[in-house]
Amino acid sequence: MNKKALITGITGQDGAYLARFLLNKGNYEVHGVKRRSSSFNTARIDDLINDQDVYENKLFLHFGDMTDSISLNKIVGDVEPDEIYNLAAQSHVQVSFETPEYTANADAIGTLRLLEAIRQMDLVQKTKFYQASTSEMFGNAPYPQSELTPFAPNSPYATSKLFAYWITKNYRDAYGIFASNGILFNHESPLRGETFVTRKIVRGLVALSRGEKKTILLGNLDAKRDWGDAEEFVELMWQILQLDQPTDLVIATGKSFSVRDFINMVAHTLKIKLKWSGIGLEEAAFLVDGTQAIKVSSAYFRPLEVNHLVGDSTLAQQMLVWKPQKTIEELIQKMVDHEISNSISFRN
Ligand code: NAP
Ligand code: F7E
Repeated sequence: MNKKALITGITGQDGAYLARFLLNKGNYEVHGVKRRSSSFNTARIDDLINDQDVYENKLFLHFGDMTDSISLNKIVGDVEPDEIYNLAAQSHVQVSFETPEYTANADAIGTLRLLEAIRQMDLVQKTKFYQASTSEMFGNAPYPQSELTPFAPNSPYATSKLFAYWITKNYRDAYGIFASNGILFNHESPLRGETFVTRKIVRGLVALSRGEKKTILLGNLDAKRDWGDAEEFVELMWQILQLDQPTDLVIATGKSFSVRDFINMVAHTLKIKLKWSGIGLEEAAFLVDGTQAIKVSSAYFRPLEVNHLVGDSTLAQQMLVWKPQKTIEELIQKMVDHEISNSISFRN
């Protein structure tokens, strides 16, 4: 029997991988919410849209917005999905300091709107709900962070996502909706947005390796993150909804690296020699020919930083019978290979 999945955020990194994963399973009709934009915003799923066997056959797109209950109610009511994956969000932490109200509207209240749509459309017994929760909710809590670690959100993004986490749990407990939180630590890929630090570093260093003389401007090089593979993690989102009971699980690799480590690993992959000098705002890295590769810029520091995220995913590993697969070196190689074959020039 065919199942219907509704993905909000289908045009984003995770949405694009999840749509592919579900379509490849063969028994899913996939519906995605895309928002109106003045320019094309479907680049990550254009191959699916251009496939006549797929588009409007197994894959359907609906205009909607997380800030607009009318559109969400209509889509949920029309599709009557078996599973909703709520991946849509204003997902950039630094941007959330500049657009806090919008971030809360889309990320926090948007999640409430979707859960209410399930209730109002009488789908409480039918529709399972996955909420894209985040390690950012832990802020600077002691590490490694697990399901038992107290939350300490440090940005409007994290605070909004914490509301979404709790309202998901609340609708599960109050109304019996099969609603689960995947608390995912950072996960990256060639489809990562260009302004997130891993993709920015890969794009910048690949451009330098082909002779472009553009310095990469970065903020805090000491922040440490647990970087996993997006393609691997979206499969776990699906698995979370296939468990017997709804629950909340941390998904992470358990290994962390600093932004500076990540730069050095990408440089190593590209066989670029970097010479570091200075500290703090004066820290910089140069190529052997003297070109400045990295410059620290105060513009990329956040009003509050999350210093060290590294997850303990023991519970998920037991419940989902999973072990983290991709190493950071393999992830970097995949991102570098993609960037080399894609010759778009770098901008900060
Ligand atoms: P992403 O690449 O930034 O994608 C976000 C998606 O949400 C895009 O499709 C975007 O549409 C859509 N969107 C944004 N605002 C919207 C609105 N008001 N109405 C409808 N759609 C809207 O994010 P991602 O990396 O795939 O992450 C997926 C989800 O997981 C997000 O909720 C994120 O917060 C969360 N998360 C991510 C990570 C990570 O490391 N990637 C870790 C933990 C949790 P456009 O394409 O039109 O911009
Ligand atoms: O920053 C530092 C920055 O923006 C990582 C989102 O998917 O993962 C992501 O949030 C670190 C931070 O990711 C630059 O200060 C230095 O410490 O790549 P990022 P993030 O903030 O960890 C979580 C789990 C999510 O849920 C979010 O949706 O890198 N950093 N220099 C920089 N970061 C950026 N973006 N740009 C810089 O120039």
